[in-house]
Amino acid sequence: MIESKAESRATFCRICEPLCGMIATVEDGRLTSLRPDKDHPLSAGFACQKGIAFTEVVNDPDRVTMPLKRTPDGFEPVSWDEALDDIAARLDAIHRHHGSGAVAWYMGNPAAFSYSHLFAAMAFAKGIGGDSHFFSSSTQDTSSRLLANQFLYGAPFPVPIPDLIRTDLLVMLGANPVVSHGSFLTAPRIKDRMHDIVKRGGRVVVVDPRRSETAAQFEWLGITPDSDAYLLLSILQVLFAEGLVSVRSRTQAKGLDWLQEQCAPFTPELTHQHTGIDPGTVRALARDLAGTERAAVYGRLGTCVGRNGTLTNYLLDAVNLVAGNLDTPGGSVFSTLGIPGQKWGSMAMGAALRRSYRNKRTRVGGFRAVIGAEPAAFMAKEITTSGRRQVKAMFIGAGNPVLSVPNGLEMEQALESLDLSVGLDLYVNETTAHCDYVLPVTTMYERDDFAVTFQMFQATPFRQATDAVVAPRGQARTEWDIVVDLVARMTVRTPVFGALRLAAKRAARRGQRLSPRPMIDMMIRMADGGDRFGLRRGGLTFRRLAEHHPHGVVVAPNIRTGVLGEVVVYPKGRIRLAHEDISSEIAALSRRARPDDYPLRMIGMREARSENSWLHNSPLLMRGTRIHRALMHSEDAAARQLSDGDAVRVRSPYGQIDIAVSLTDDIVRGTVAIPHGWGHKGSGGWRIANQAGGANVNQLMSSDPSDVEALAGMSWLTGVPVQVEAG
Ligand SMILES: Nc1nc2c(c(=O)[nH]1)N[C@H]1C(S)=C(S)[C@@H](COP(=O)(O)OP(=O)(O)OC[C@H]3O[C@@H](n4cnc5c(=O)[nH]c(N)nc54)[C@H](O)[C@@H]3O)O[C@H]1N2
Ligand SMILES: Nc1nc2c(c(=O)[nH]1)N[C@H]1C(S)=C(S)[C@@H](COP(=O)(O)OP(=O)(O)OC[C@H]3O[C@@H](n4cnc5c(=O)[nH]c(N)nc54)[C@H](O)[C@@H]3O)O[C@H]1N2
Ligand code: SF4
Ligand SMILES: [Mo]
Repeated sequence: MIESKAESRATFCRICEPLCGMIATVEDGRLTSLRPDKDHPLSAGFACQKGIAFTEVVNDPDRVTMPLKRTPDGFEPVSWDEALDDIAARLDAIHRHHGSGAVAWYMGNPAAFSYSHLFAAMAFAKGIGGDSHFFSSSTQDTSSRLLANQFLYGAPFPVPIPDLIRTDLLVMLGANPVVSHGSFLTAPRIKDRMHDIVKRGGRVVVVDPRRSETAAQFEWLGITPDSDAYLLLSILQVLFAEGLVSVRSRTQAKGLDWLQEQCAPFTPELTHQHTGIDPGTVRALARDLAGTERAAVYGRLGTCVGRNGTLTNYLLDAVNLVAGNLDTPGGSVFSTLGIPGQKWGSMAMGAALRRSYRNKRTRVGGFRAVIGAEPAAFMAKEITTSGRRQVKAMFIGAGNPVLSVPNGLEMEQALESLDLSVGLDLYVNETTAHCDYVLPVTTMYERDDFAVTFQMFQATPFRQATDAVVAPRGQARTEWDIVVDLVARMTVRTPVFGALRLAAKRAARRGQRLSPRPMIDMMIRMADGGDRFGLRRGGLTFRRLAEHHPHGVVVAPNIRTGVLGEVVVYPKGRIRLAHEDISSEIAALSRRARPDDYPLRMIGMREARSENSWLHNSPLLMRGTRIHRALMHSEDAAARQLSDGDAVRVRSPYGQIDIAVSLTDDIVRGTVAIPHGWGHKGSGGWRIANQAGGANVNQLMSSDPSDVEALAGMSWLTGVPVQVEAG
């Protein structure tokens, strides 16, 4: 008998943004366990339940490990050659008849955690031709934040983040890092870092309609859903009216007088009716923000997905600026990579994106595209609305839009009308179940990686790279390899596809596969800590990181400040405050109507043992009784004669769901909180998830262009009017 040998390998988790260090145990080439890495300089022995349970995803019997083709009798395994030949031939035909405008790619959230997946999606979407459609989960998540940057700083990146390690007052709106582990803020052990603020005599204030898990550990300030813009306008009004405008802000920005005029009407007394926050509290908060040397306001998902997400994000930064807290230690700061010439890259990108934002309009709704992505809320309508650029072929990589975008039912039906649909996923989920093909992809432990997306969101500048820990299961391949092989079989001729084919052939002649790794290696080498191609001896490269620094390297103790001149691409590095789009959104605030029949406001709620829609097939994470439920204030329930556990019907003007209700007093009255990502029915796919029950909360959301956030095309996912009745 051959004795099995267990080996430990240091790597990192890529489910959510802290990227915690992990030790993988591999036996006979199989991943057998994951445990937190004690030697990781930042996560230092912490990993959450999801990260540890991921062994079950890698080895899941329900995982797709062969290419699947949909037949009238369900999915059947086929060879890679058969799948890719057929997809390539059908794509070529669609392209020939309708042009590139008939082809779309939707890139879901996990793609952001794989550099090769990102390169694959970009290469395909750009390569197929300029008329093609590109959608991503960004319009359910980040686009409003990025567009606010584009207005203020001239480019979508970098994103300002709170200087968590040095701040003494952190005001957090619409974020719940105790459960989410932080977002647009890569900080392992974020809960400990927030407690550190309190330990050094500082404060953490959490502005949230629900006394969230984070609010419960710090100071909670309850707010009416989707009213943060009013609160922030009032904070600004107080700062201006009380002469608390920082001297520094006058040199940092242009247009302060314009801003002062815009917020002048919004006194705390006026906005109280919208926010429910006492005027005295608003004044005290404004004075504390101006009077504390190291203070930062930070917003996340809750401030991104309301009806004025771009305006809200703009105002967050405006408060930081006016109070003197932008680009200073302990304030709201910009993490840069330290790559020489980064500003020129930002300038070029900023100019191109500003141009495309001005000039390009979506076919449905006439919206402007942010970071090149169209509103995912319109995906179904782009498939069903006839005319030039109607979508006929759709690729879905690492996404589950049937559960994640407004009006899932509409999406589900639209998918059935496509000429070609291809899912790249670990599972047959609610969306890929409707695809002609589901192609098996690698999990994070079956590929090399460097978390390129999150480098500039790190509270402590840090680098880590990993090689694959185990070989892909079954016939799984990376998204990059799939795209390269597909393009090689297609006849569509474009410059990008031509270059890709040529490079793939050259690599093959050397007995290698084409890899995007040299591009990431170049970035690591040019950035802070990098070897600058030999100029800095012993500096970092991809290989040196993966081989000599398996637990990662802290490249600086803190984020560099005083960098506005590097990150703002407008002349003289000065922030630009005056924008007609912003004043028109402020004006639109007062025109908001409240539908009479829907007196309650719905918000989202993330759960510690879920990741959007996709960890509900892990026995470890689903243990015990996990019931999808709506959380409601006990007085709102009493007024409707509802008791804890009752089955209810939740109705919005756009749809309805049936769900159980849980009662609490830890929520602002009039608010109902419901997690997303439930209501599984991926037939032929994840069996445990399918049995979990629950409802698709996005049936309550609207995909109508008039309900989508006007500037960034964000899906409206918070503060949606609802009514709750006995079911
Ligand atoms: N366990 C777990 N972790 C996750 C995820 C997951 O599904 N599960 N998802 C990951 C993803 S994709 C993301 S983008 C991040 C998100 O990370 P976060 O933004 O930190 O997470 P959320 O839990 O969505 O927090 C939003 C908070 O905003 C509040 N809120 C809702 N509406 C409003 C409002 O109008 N105003 C204010 N002030 N607050 C409001 C909600 O009550 C909630 O507490 O989490 C990531 N991490
Ligand atoms: N009502 C409401 N809706 C929301 C939100 C909310 O708070 N409320 N949050 C929104 C947010 S922030 C986000 S980010 C979106 C997420 O929306 P999506 O990205 O559309 O959906 P996910 O549920 O994250 O599904 C991810 C899919 O990727 C697969 N997957 C995992 N790893 C890989 C991989 O390495 N490669 C490939 N190819 N596939 C992989 C999983 O099996 C799963 O099927 O949902 C949004 N929708
Ligand atoms: S917090 Fe996120 S990155 Fe860390 S172990 Fe959990 S899922 Fe993985
Ligand atoms: Mo997200």
